[in-house]
Amino acid sequence: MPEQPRLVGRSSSHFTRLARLFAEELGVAYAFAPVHDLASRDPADYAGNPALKLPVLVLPEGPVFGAENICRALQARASRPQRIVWTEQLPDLRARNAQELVWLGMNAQVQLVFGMQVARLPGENVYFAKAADGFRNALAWLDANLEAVLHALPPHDLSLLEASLFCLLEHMEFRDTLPVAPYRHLAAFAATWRERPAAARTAYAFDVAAAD
Ligand SMILES: N[C@@H](CCC(=O)N[C@@H](CS)C(=O)NCC(=O)O)C(=O)O
Repeated sequence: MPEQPRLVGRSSSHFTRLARLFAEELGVAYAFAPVHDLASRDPADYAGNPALKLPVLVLPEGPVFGAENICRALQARASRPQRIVWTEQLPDLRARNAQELVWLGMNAQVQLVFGMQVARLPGENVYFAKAADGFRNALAWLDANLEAVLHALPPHDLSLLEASLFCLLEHMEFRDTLPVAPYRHLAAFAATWRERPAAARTAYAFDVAAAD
């Protein structure tokens, strides 16, 4: 029996959720190891990731850093193979721009949540104000272009673009940063995606440290 992969991350993290969604969709069993202290500056707390970032997937052959890398490693271990659209299979510039803006939004979430909610820095600082402006503009662009982007995707069971967008939209509500409702197409997309069993099994939550 091969050793189960260990996913080091947080149940409240959107990058971690992307990896968990792929594991669920692909039928890959894994053990989950929560990182409790996001302020830790010890790489050992991030399964050896020198950048002090999560998630990390620990495989017998070594650690895999970063959500997209992990999703690809999970595909190689799939017990339920799926037709996946990766970035290089996106059909046109509009779709590739959409993926770029989703990554930007996910990183903006980290900046806003870590900076304002964890580090308690003032939200009116231009560092956060500009990030929030760019984030809103990106969401408006995604809202206006989503239908065309989805329509042009090749036949698939799962796409990195849709999965990452879903993780982003639900995280905005979970961490109460920006509202999703004003972006009607994005909100409708999230409502549809929420129906997937893999989405229900990976709902955001705060990990609770064991008492002992
Ligand atoms: N490019 C990385 C980004 C990972 C990331 O930013 N993770 C957040 C948690 S959602 C994190 O580690 N935050 C802690 C920090 O920024 O110090 C990936 O794809 O996984």
